[in-house]
Amino acid sequence: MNSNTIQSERCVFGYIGKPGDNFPISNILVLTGNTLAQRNQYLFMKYITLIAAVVLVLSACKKEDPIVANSFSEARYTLTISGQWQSPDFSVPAGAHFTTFIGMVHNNAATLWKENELASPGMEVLAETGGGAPILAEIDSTIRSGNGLSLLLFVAPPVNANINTNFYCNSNFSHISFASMLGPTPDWFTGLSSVRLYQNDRWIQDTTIQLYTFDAGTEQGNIFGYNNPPSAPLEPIHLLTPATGSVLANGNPTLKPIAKARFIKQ
Ligand SMILES: [Ca+2]
Repeated sequence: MNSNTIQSERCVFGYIGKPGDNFPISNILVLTGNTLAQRNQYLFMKYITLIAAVVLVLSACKKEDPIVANSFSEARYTLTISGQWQSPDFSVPAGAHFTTFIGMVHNNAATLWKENELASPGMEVLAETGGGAPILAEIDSTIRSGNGLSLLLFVAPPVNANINTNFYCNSNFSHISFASMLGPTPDWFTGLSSVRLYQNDRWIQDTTIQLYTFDAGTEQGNIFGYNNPPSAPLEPIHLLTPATGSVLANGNPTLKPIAKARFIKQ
């Protein structure tokens, strides 16, 4: 058999052992005697030919496997944010609210915010006032650099209710980050940092992630209010604790998740 045929053709049985190929079956076909030795030789050669044919078929099939690997795919998700800012888990001041959720769909080279790292100028403004202009510019820059796919921007839920939104992502951009300030507080916010929805060549179908309260490390204070002195020097973003956020903890020994995010693939 022509070896080039094996490498390039599909797994077609008709090509295996076809008369005229350089294959032992052509030798079998010239056996015309009827002695026992000739019959045994004929059966032996037939058996060897069959084994060789099966090996060649399996070898030819195996060469096609890499064609279907590592394919690009897209996904649409419904995201439900559920506010859990309610008594007795938390103190709830007058005017308590989450600010507009701002974030992006991005790849593993981009970061919106990250625990134990300093807040960007845009994250500082968002965490202290809820203002979005600087962080929107940062997200725009990330998208233009090729590390972001799209902006995520959605209305916040009430402090103890839900909102739904939808977004698209793909296997090259499957990381989700967003943030929302807790108002009125110094620089406390909640959100997600680089949650990956595409892992091991598969999309996550349904997952719920608890959202904790973070201190952006840019402003001092343990009050429900906006006018606080800046942190000097700036601190890395860190989890708020019942000690550093006692006005929010309502006497509880731990700070529970103040919201949760559920992603469902459509
Ligand atoms: Ca702070």
